[in-house]
Amino acid sequence: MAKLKATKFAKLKIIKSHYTMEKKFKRTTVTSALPYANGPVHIGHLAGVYVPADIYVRYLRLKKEDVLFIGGSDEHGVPITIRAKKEGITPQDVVDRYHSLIKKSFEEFGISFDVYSRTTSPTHHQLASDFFKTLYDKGEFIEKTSEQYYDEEAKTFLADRYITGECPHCHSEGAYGDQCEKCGTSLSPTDLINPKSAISGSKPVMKETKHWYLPLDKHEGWLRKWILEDHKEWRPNVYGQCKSWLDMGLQPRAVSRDLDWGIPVPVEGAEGKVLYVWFDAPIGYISNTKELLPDSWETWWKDPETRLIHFIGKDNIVFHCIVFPAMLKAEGSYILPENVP
Ligand code: B3M
Ligand code: ZN
Repeated sequence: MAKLKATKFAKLKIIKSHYTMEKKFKRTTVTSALPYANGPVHIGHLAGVYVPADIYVRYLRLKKEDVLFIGGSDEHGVPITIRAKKEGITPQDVVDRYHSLIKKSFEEFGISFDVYSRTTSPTHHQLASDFFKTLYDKGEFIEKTSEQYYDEEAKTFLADRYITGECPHCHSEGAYGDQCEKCGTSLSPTDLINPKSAISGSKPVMKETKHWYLPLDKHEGWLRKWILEDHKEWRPNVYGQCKSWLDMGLQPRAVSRDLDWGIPVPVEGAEGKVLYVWFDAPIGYISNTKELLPDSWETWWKDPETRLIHFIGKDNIVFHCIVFPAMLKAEGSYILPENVP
């Protein structure tokens, strides 16, 4: 009897230690999603991302653990250029205004970032550009030419948001090339009836353009194992979204855009092309760390004894759990996140 009890107890202990078995880490890098410098932060962002991250960081600091809390503004992307056009100012004016506003809000709310920088910083432009170049030189991208809408009057390719027309479903005017705001259907620009350029009002034409793609399909094997087998402890909605993405099969993703606001694609023959905002933004976490710790930033991003945690909003799951890890893995010298709460 005593023996039976003892073995039962031992078994229980093994089970318990299996579930609580935490890898030992020397330090923790905590990132929180970089808000777009395109409007103020609101209470939903604070409650969903920044307050939980701040609580976690303060808890680790109380335990006297080594921790860095990284924040910053996401200052590229099409919506910023649209706002600038509407207001008759430059994209830089837009992000200058909202970056200071957001930074001040965080200070007033007592979010205890160790650094709050921005993706227009020279450090970030350099690091993101080098990151792209490394992947490019390693042959981690594929190049593809496709046809996209072009405005001959304004002499520019048109982002999906810059094309408007009649919705093929509800037939309301003024639907965008990515979505009809009236009926909520998501669209692609070629679905629109009578498409018009939002810049000049002229009828856009199809023109060939070359872009670089990250072949996520090539990364599917290790991503499946890493998430679905090794990270069953991730939050059910995070795990579930990853699983459904993986089960649908991953596709190559374009990491460049035809746009004049952003980080220029650092290869020959890429004039007028910039890095896609979702390619450069997560690298912003790394750049902001580098800005804070120019000599020791790599310890916080490359040492396997560092625990990396991304606090994010629910719309950002695929980018932090699939796309960014694939970028980090392709680069080769970085650690991957332990958790994405
Ligand atoms: N700026 C999207 C958002 O604010 C985006 C997050 C970037 S995290 C690298 O929801
Ligand atoms: Zn519609």
